Amino acid sequence: MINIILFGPPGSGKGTQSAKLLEKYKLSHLSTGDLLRDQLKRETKLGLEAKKFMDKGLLVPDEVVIGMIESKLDEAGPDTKGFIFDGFPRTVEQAKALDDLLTKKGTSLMSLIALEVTQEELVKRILLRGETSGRADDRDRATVMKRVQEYDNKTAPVADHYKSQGKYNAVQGIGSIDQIFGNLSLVMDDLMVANRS
Ligand code: B4P
Repeated sequence: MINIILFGPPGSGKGTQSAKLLEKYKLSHLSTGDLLRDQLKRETKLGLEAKKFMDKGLLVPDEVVIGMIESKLDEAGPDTKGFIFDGFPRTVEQAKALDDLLTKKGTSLMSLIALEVTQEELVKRILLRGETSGRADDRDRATVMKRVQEYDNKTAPVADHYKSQGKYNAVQGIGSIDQIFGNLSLVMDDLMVANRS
């Protein structure tokens, strides 16, 4: 299976680029942000619990997110070619859980691909999206800064976890969406070739 983590700080373009990668490489999408927002919209117990964290720019507790991913992986049919993990894992604990879940499925992670974007650009993009997205966590600068801080403290170490496994790749995340997608595709194509040989 082709299992890829699309990694990066909030607003780095993970959701934007995942949509294009899924179409090109025919992979399945697992976005914890989308899954949580869906629970929130349906006002489920999980959604209402998650909202308390998301609205403040904080990460949702590991056990909630890991349980959600586990059930999504279990739902995957035998024809699944692989997954793009978008916004997951966001802590080293989540990364270890993902490694275990994939091992249980008889597969493993191929690579983590990081989108590199400056803090100034991230804040600009998220506040701009906040004008139309209706997302409480996109609206004010203090919440956006909290999300960036959570990323620096808790999520950035996930990159080291996969560097130590020799699975880390990075792509410049500033430029036009198509330019970035072109560079991501070059990395993906190299990974496919390495996987075949
Ligand atoms: P996410 O939904 O993952 O939100 P994100 O980090 O804002 O998204 P992304 O990086 O995908 O940005 P996008 O492509 O949309 O998480 C939201 C919250 O959910 C978290 O804060 C947390 O509370 C919770 N959560 C989610 N997963 C969790 C987990 N595993 N554990 C714990 N908690 C979790 O791009 C952003 C904007 O930039 C868009 O408006 C886009 O149009 C624009 N853009 C994209 N590419 C661009 C480019 N090249 N140039 C200019 N603009 C660009």
